[in-house]
Amino acid sequence: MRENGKPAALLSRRQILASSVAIAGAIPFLTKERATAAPDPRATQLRLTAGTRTLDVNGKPARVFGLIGPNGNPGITLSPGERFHVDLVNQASTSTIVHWHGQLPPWRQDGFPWPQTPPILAGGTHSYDYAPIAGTYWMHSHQGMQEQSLMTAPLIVRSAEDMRADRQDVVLMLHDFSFRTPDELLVGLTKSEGSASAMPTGSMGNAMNMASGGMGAMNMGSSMAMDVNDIDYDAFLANDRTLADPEVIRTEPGGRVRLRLINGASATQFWIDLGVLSGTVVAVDGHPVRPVRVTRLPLAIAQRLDVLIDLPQNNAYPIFAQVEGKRARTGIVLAASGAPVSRLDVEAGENAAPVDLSLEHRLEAVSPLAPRAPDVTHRVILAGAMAPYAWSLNGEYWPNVTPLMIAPGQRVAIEMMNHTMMPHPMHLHGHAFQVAAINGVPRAGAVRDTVLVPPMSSVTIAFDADNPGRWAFHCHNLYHMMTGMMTEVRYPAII
Ligand SMILES: [Cu+2]
Repeated sequence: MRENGKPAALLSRRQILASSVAIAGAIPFLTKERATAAPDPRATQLRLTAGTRTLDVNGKPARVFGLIGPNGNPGITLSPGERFHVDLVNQASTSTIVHWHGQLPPWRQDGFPWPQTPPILAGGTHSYDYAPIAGTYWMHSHQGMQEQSLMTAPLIVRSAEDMRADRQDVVLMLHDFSFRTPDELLVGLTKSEGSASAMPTGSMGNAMNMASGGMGAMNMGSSMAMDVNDIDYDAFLANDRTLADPEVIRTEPGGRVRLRLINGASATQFWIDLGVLSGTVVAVDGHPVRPVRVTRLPLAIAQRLDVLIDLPQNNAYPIFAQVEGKRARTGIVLAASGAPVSRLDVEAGENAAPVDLSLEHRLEAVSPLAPRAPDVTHRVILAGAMAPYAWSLNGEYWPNVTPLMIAPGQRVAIEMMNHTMMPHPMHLHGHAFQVAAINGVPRAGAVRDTVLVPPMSSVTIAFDADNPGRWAFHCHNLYHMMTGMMTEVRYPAII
């Protein structure tokens, strides 16, 4: 089991200082952190390189993409007040475009391949410069299926409050991994229409009774089964490592951690299991929520959770992420200096339930929208099936869609009704929305950028139309999006 073998971007300044292990890559990171005492608004442009790298997965080499930041480590961490002033250099030998998931830049900097903002050609560079919002974010390619090949990385924007709290920052980013190419995985889903082999892996064996799903379904009999896990993956990664060889993060004396969880998987949802620890959720998708105490919490595709954890003793504590509907899990270990770390079972004792809205129901935004009736309400039907494998919004398949029109200054509501047996993690670009109703019951829930709409359920989101442009609105299951489950939220007079 390697320790501190992880790039320094995933370590805090204090971890590096506390570590007796010399990490060459940590030096520039340390310098940058020291500069945060007096943020320089003229800070130089950061360099982010889209390229390729080789991971070790289950003892076999895996060639994947990567987004490597200025210090040679995945992603970018910004200090309070620092602008997102980035040169994205494409060394991936193919076109790419990178989306800053959850951030609210002007639409031309959103990293979506609109005709007006085409992908960056191989060898090219594109510059970005906007004021970021603080919190736990991430970045991923929005070109083809590069996201499945790990063209993904953390994007952490620290707040002044984070710095004052002086907690050890620990990032835990999750992925699903296959040795097959994304194209092969997609063909495997779409080729055998109507045959049993088009069913999701585990769909039959892991069929979930709706009654065990937690969330109330709409007039559903308990005999109906829902589907989870379209794809049979070879591994699940936490910070690019499997649970057989997990990252061990040495905690500082006092053991006060801010765990930043990011589900960067393409088609997998997880239950985060803090084991013997308990924690306090303080933010979702980067946005503060009123504190909620937790030990086990659902994390839908593309969502993030910030959890404060105080380690009770100077021991080693695994943080697990178990795949919904399966025993498979991944994770990391938080370990006090000198605490022995034992080998972990790579599978949990039993299959996890489907990820649900049990946590969502408990969330309240610290900064909710001002109370106001919607000026416009769009209703969106989520439809589709495993066989033939195709997914739609209001019966339309991307790119042949009718934009949902909104106008500056409007309070907008989008009511999503899921008419399928799959859960759909729905993501809106360019806006933070508030969860305004679940199954028709109004609520003032979390402000966030991605919300799960469980099978045969409805979720309504509300937001203020304050960022004119063209914005993608889609299911963040990559294979649902690729087979049509995406539309556009559009302001008038955008050219
Ligand atoms: Cu979906």
